[in-house]
Amino acid sequence: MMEGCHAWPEEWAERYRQLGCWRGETFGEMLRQHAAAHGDRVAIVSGDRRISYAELDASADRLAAGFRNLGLRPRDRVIVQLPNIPQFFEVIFALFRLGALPVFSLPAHRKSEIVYLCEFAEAAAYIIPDIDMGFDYRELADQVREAAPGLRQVIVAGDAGKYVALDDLYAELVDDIDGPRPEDIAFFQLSGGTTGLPKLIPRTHDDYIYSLRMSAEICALNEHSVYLAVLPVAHNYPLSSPGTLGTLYAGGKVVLARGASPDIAFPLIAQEGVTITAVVPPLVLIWLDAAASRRCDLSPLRVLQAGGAKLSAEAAKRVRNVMGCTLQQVYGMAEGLVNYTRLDDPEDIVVNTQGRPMSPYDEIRLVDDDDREVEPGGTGHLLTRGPYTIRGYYKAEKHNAKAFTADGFYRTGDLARLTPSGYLVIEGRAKDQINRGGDKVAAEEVENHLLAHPGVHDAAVVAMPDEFLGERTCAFVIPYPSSPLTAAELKAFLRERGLAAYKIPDRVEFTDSFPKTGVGKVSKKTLRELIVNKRNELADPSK
Ligand code: J2J
Repeated sequence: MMEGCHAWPEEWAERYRQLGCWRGETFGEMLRQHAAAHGDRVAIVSGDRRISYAELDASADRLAAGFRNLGLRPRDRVIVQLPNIPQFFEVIFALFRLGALPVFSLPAHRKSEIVYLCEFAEAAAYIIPDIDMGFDYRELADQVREAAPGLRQVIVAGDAGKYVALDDLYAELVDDIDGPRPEDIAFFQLSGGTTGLPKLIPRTHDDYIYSLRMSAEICALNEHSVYLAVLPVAHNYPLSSPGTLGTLYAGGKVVLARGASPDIAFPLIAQEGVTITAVVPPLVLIWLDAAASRRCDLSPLRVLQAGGAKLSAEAAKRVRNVMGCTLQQVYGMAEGLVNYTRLDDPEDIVVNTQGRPMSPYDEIRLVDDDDREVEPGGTGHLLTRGPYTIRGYYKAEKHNAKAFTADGFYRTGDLARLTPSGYLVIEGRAKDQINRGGDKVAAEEVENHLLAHPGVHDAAVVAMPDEFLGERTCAFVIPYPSSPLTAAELKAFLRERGLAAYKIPDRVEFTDSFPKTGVGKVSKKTLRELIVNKRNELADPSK
């Protein structure tokens, strides 16, 4: 196993193989087999482009050769920050073939996140689009290179300027590449994060492909399935639950959308015959409103998945009537465990639960603060272990000691209860994270950036309830007495530091002290109550 990664203990690895979870497949082989079996079928649709399995397979080979010519080697880490374009798939399958390791970054990430990833992962290359959604990623690359001189290559899909053009890399594959083994790390996902710095999640070919197979089975995917990717494809949910890779695993067709608005997504559903798509709860609300108020043909759609954050039962109840399809709740995490409501589950389960584990070998424990099992039906900290849940973050020994139990259970940080029929209901969260409509914000990361401002004495970031996003972020800030600070100034400061926009606090509250807990820690619970009360008072017209 690669240095800094935690393999499953050998007896567990052996067990997962014997149980038939890990079948010794790799991503490179998976694509090769589809290309051989039905090469002319469409794998990816993007605008006017339709790419067959055979074409995708050939592109991956040629790009793998090009990457190798450029000096990329097996196990080299490569930051991939690409939007929903076909090159994303050509790039990752090429890297899979070579055994180089994509580090999946999100399009919203900026200098702060990318520089950290480059340094922490000791990245050899950084792959970006030229301009996307009005943002010039080449300018970001300029800043990144200045701050992270170890980065050897910047590769650009599109107009490369002074960098390497992805288009120029497609080369002739002269000899076979010795690909990775199934038990090798295939790539790194990013954790939603609870600490000052994001954690890297190493996933193996074996474990991830197992999660694709289970996902595809539960979502009843086959070669006729058409998956619409509206969320950023690098995220674990649209990548694997069953997502784009699960769809390719099943031999179906992936349609790439360049945005998630009904104006973009609904016509694609009709034109391409989309059967399944995945959204986050705020998008469910937008789609429900749009579908109810205009006439659009959504008839091909069988399944609308909602996940990444908790969907309200009120919204869940409306999906079947308004959208004319089955709702599937998905509760998952990039670290592994994914839960689904099943397509034939009764309405009550689909509306009121976040599903049940996808594998019979997923182990779930619900415990109290002292790691003791809670009473049946009680709410507790959710711990999990299984054939596709990691045993440790990459190079994070100190954090791993807290995030995993001695016997290998991952502490999800979520509070859940189990229904008598074995479905999970997410009741809250113990981790210091804000879930902003599916975008995860680690409080400590934002607090550290705030503390870097010379006028800030102390900072505490908490969630405040929001009707649309579920939660937004509120930063409580104690300024130095002598420094007149404004919220706008602080937000601009964070933006200048290169923090992704979704992490910039929605609201800043100045105060001269923080409420404390019994043991003298900042009481985030009290801060959350404070902001709720303050907003209720402001909204109350009698005051
Ligand atoms: C409540 N909270 C949820 C849900 C995730 C599939 C689906 C989602 C993710 C994902 C994923 C939730 N209700 N339905 O990787 O493969 C919160 C929990 C969880 C955290 C994980 C997948 N679905 N969550 O969202 O790594 O707090 O993965 O621990 O981004 O999102 O976040 P992430």
